[in-house]
Amino acid sequence: MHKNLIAGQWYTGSGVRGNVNPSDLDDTVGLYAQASRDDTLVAIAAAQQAQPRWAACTPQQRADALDFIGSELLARREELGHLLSREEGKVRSEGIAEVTRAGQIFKYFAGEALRIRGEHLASTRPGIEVDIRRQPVGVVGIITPWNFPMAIPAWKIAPALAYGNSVLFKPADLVPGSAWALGEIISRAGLPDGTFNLLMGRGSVVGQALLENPLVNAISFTGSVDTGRLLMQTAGARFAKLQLEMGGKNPLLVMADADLDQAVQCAIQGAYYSTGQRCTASSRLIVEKAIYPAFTAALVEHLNHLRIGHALHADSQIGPVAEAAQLEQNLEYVATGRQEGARLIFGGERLQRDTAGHFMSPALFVDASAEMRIAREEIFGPVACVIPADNYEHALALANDSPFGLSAGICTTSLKHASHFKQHMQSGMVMVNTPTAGVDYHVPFGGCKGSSHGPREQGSYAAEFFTTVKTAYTQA
Ligand code: UN1
Repeated sequence: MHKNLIAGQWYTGSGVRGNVNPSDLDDTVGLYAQASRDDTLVAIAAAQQAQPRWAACTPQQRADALDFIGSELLARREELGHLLSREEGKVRSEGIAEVTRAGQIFKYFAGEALRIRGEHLASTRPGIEVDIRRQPVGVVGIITPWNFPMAIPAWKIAPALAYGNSVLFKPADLVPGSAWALGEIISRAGLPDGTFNLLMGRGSVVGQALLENPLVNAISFTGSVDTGRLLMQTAGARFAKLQLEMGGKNPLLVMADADLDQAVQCAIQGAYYSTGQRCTASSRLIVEKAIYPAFTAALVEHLNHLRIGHALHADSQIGPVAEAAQLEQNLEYVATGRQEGARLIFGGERLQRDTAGHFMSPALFVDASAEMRIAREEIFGPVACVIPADNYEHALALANDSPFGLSAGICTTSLKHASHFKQHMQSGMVMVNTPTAGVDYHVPFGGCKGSSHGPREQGSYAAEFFTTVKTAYTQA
């Protein structure tokens, strides 16, 4: 059994959970401990004790620890990518790419640990100097989703540690295997005991204990809007610092002047790769009428050739849905789209393969309109809808008519429209002739409106969340 890491010790916890391969339900990946509320309280106390010791380590010591973690992830990318794909269901090449990204993130933040900047200003008063320095926030709770079981933990844990915080890591229940493998590597990186704690277990038990406990100074969370709201109501009410990454309903605008092949590639990649299970997925394809017939025909042609299958089979391009409940929800949305009057022109059905898994064909609706539920609500599956637009201005208005604002793309050869879009699209990330999903790891990630709350993740901007600023006045 794979145990939890608490205060530098491996704990059996109060229960066990097996994780099942969504490509082959007869394959149990492993058995993982479930932390209890008491385990969580022990971990919180340990993290609080360890944090000053970790913050007192030199930047070089912190950089070396993060570099060790990054190097091991990169060296083991094939093995860990295989494990990730086996438990989450994204295809093997995507699993390996994700572990690579996690390794690169640790290496990046190893460098950032050496570059913690401050400022020095003259005071408005004579004889006084002012300096502004960044300090750790303290004990940080990290709560992550199942869709990126390595990369999202990496881009929260690495900056937390780089800036001298201690960590309580609660991974998604569905994907403990990747989390445990990452935790095991971190356990050998030379951190003081209690600096990093792995707490696999239920959100209602472990997560809740983190939200409520006043010793947890900050929480970084990626997941659903509903859980984000719960965080605001519990941890927010006790003034914990919060960073929430939630849903998306990301538009991809396809203008009449777009390069058709490029637009189709962006749509296929953005809407369907990783089985559409990305908060950055393009689920609204807003297409100018002049190119609408050609674009939808070319999209269907591509969909016909996509290979959906076992995540670990070399020729699969799209794996299964991660879990039964998500598959049911996707199929319900397909039924909803039909009832609302959108036209399903491809897929949206359960698929049989050699192994029993949660397979479905990618679904494409056309003739959708902005007020339909399939055009407003995050589905989190391989389901996209095409919405016709009269022209660029109409397309932009449709794109901005959403409660979300994470990522947004435009396919166009018009510099004028591309520039206008970058300025006026209400989203945290804008993409020109490139998919809405699949971002770099060294630049800010996050959205506006209902997609995100709090400072951005990733890159040097991660310091906004994982540090707090102190202003010091000195009279000589
Ligand atoms: C990406 O598109 O490369 O949960 C990353 C998610 C996002 C990460 C997307 N936080 O899907």
